[in-house]
Amino acid sequence: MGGEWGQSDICPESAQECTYVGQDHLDMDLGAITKYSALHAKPNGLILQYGTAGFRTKAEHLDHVMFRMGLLAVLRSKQTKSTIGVMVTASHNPEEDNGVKLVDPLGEMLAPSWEEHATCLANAEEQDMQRVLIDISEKEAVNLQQDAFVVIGRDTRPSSEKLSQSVIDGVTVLGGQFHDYGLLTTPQLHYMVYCRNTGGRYGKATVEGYYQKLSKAFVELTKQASCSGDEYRSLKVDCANGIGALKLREMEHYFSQGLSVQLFNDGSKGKLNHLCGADFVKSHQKPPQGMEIKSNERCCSFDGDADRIVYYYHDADGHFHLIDGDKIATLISSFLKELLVEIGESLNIGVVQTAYANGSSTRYLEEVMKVPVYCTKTGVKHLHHKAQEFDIGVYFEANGHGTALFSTAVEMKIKQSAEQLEDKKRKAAKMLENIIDLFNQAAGDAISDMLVIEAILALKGLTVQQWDALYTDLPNRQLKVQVADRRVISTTNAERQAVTPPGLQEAINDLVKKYKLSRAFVRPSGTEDVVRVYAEADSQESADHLAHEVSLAVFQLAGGIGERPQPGF
Ligand code: 16G
Ligand code: MG
Repeated sequence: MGGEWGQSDICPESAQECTYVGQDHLDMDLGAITKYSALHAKPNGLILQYGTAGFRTKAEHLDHVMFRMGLLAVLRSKQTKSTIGVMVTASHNPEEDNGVKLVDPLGEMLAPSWEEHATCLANAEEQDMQRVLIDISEKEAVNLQQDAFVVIGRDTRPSSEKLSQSVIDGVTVLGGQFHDYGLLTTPQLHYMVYCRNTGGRYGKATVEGYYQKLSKAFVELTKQASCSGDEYRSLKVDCANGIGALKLREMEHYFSQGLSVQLFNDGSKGKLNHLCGADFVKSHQKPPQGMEIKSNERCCSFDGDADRIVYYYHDADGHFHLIDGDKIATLISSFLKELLVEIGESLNIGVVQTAYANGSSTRYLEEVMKVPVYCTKTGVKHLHHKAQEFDIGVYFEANGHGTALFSTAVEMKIKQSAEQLEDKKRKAAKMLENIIDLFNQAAGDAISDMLVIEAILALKGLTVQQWDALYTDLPNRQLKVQVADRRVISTTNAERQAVTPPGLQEAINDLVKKYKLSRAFVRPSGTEDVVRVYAEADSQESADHLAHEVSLAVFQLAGGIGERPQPGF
């Protein structure tokens, strides 16, 4: 598996799993669909799966997928009677790759049953495509007479423009209306979809509307910060040579009163995501290339589609310090909790993490901040869904993908408080009102998160070192193991325990007992053909040993292939 088709090639059975039995349908122009589909023909034998973040593989294999996702977006739009989004991007993948994902009415990830339809439609051979399309409509009781509207965005990859044109072909051949936003960050497209389906209450569905909404909230907030001076007001941003650079440059002057940003890896020279960007910085635990960092300067990196962010700095001794999603969640939830105490509201606030969250962050949140913490499976949709259960839900993956969600009731309450309460409380309520506006509640958003973080640091007068010092991360190690079929590993308890193969969890338990403050888990990757291993312990040496020993257990018990995992990194 894996191999030449790349990362989405993870479910070869999926084509056979589709059980559509269709009849002809009068409300689709089948002749036109066949004609246009032939212009976006599927390469023979290519099987892809709609994975955690949509379809992703080499750009040259994606033309038919784009056309078909245009078709599917129209059906989903007709079914939900709402605007649906289509984003053309492969996020942090290399420049040669591309991908596509659909955005549901409230700016959320596509519903799971439609992910299955997406997989079936993408994998249908040319002659079966119409039948699959009709059967999806029937299964989902789509009223084909209903109008459809689709909005489209794309990142800066060389292949993206042509591929987004293929999406448009799919939309139009099924009679859908569309608006092509052109270049957008992924979270901007989520925002547009959310705005359009809430009658403009969330904001104006234009890039200008996005800039204005966020910047207004940010400038209001930073006006109240007592600490000023360059240290607080300047930030270096590594834009991964991607769309984040373009959008931040456009937006900069809207918020420059509160923050001055210096952009690096802005796409003028380097290659997208190459030796830079949030994914590179997080996984290599080192600064990106192309950025000069003086000691104690605050820096951050976006990923290729600007939906992830991590911070970092060099201390006076030249040591690199990474501030990941866990510490971002801690800063944000602590601040929100303090505001609620000041306002005198006891709202139900929760933090959502995954098994990758550093044990120190969970302990700090639970024991020091007294904030309840929940763990879900990896993948934004799981965290987002869980966070919706709270009055205020803050979710972040350690890799820097996250945001905060506020229930409608909370938003109303805070608005009222900002008008009615007496002075000090009113100020806190006003601050919270602006923070709510500053978050992109449709999706994790590097630009929005960056402004939230910058506002909090300025308001609290915190330096990047003080923020970092909230707690000390436990040393940890992540490894990959190659196995013949990673589906032999199944997990439970939010991926923290292996259910199969038999004996694996017992082996992990025994290994973990050998080390202090230790924890380890394994899970099949959703984006690569590997098993991922995570271990943490009281020292780097112990974390490394534990990770290696767990890798060996996986190799032995889960059908490892190739060379046995070797110690040393
Ligand atoms: C995808 C997910 C990300 C997750 C990663 C895990 C979205 C938008 N993205 O990139 O949240 O952390 O997959 O990858 O959901 P893995 O399964 O290969 O470890
Ligand atoms: Mg991304």
